[in-house]
Amino acid sequence: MIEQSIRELESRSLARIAAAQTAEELEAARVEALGRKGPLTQFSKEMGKLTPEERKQLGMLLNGAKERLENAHETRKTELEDAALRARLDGEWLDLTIPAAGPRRGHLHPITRIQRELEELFTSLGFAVLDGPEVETEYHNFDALNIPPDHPARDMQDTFWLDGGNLLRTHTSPVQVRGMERLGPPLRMIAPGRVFRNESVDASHEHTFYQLEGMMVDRNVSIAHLLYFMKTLLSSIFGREVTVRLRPGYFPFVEPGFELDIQCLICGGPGCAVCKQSGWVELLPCGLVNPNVLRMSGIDPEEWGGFAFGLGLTRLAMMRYGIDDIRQLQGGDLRFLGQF
Ligand code: FA5
Repeated sequence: MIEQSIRELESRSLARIAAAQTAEELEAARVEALGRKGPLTQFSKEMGKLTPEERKQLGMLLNGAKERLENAHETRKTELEDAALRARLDGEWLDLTIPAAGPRRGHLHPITRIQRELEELFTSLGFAVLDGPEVETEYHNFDALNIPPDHPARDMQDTFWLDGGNLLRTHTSPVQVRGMERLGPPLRMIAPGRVFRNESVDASHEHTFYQLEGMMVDRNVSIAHLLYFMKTLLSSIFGREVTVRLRPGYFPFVEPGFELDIQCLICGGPGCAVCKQSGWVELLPCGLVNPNVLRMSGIDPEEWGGFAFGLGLTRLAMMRYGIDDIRQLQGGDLRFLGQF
């Protein structure tokens, strides 16, 4: 009877030891089978009641079972320790042959990219690319462009005035004046650059944005020339037909003046925050150069004429890339910029 119980106990305990998956489970199985309160110890305690012959037999049986259980425990313990070590080594494995990631490559800002495309286009058409100062004189930003002293654009609300009477240029048009002064006629120039206005920011207005000025002064320049260059510019940037409308626009430095609007490419026409629900985006004011402006820069309007335009480069980037909020372009968020 006892012999049978010991054998059953042994095989149950062996099975539990073999099934242990963690050091804790294994220890629990060991304590249950071999611990001081375990059944094997209980059997040993009862040996006193037996005859010497029976005691010898039971002793051998118990010792044999104990030894096998201890061996099984030792074997399983080694197995679990090996498995833990392997798991750790696998987890910490490092493939030294994988090529290093290297520095992350940057790329040009979407506005810079469009600016460079336009510089290439216009240089191929014989235009010089000129640069002008961002801190301008009142004369170049306003007076020489025939903008009268009481014009609202000079107002504190639009212009960032600096100590000493200079200002942050509100448009790229002063570079027209510098171009005429420095190079004289005939003249073909563009001037891309940053401009500043003291105005409240929304989805389509920034206080700091980019324009690209263009000017051509020559003999017999007409509106047909102006329209040709505007069309060439737009089809080069968009690579397809875009719907435009031309309406009269007032700028003191051109006569006649036009506003060339483009159908909003964010919403496609029905209206959105970018086009202020109108379906159209102001992009390209332009016109024939006012004779006063030529005269002030020392060019005889009887002999020479010209056209000028002031492209909203930041808005053009928005239309080209489908950017629905102008603030993204200056935000510096790499998750946004990384898309271009
Ligand atoms: C001018 O700045 C004139 N100097 C343009 C010009 C040049 C007319 C030569 C005729 C001859 P205007 O203020 O409309 O015009 O600005 C020109 C373009 O800049 C606008 O069509 C628009 O695309 C863009 N723009 C104006 N204000 C902002 C602003 N706050 N944020 C972003 N883009 C603007």
